Amino acid sequence: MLVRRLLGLVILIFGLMVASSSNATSVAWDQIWFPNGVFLTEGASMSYTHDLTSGNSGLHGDPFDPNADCVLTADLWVKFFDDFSLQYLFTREKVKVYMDGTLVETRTLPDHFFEIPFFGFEIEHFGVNLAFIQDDGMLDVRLKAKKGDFSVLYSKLLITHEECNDPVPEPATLAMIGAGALAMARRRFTV
Ligand SMILES: [Ca+2]
Ligand SMILES: [Ca+2]
Repeated sequence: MLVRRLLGLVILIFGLMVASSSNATSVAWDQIWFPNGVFLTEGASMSYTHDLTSGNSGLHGDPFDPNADCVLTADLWVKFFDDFSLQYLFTREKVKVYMDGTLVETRTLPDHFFEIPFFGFEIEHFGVNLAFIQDDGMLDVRLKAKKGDFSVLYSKLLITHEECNDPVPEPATLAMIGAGALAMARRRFTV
């Protein structure tokens, strides 16, 4: 008797969890570290891929399934280190950012010549087109030193996502619509 009751409770809790999780917003993020920094001389570039699917063992949060989940927000942060090289003392150092093979932005990195410290770390934020994540749950990133030289220390991609809801009306809604239509039809015939 007690076992049956407990079993019923477990099923109820499980059912509630499934019901509540269907619309819950999840977070997934992937951080790639370059411990010694990747130094980019002018014109040089580097490429890497952020993987937000369950295939990535280093992933944090809830994996993103492009076939079942819809991405809501996507943000990329890249940490740069400018070296205060004399060669580019009066140069506005610039990085070109490509996502999924598309040039998204040319960003001017903060100038540390007129600031203290003379060399410094910068965390730059980039908005990410949701379509780049939705297609395969991955983001290909390419960073190119357009002007000057600097190092890249890490890259972090963070998204929020939820299960995609099919806009299929529930049977109860359909029954109501049907009843309404029937009532209207009846009224039309009685007038
Ligand atoms: Ca992609
Ligand atoms: Ca530099």
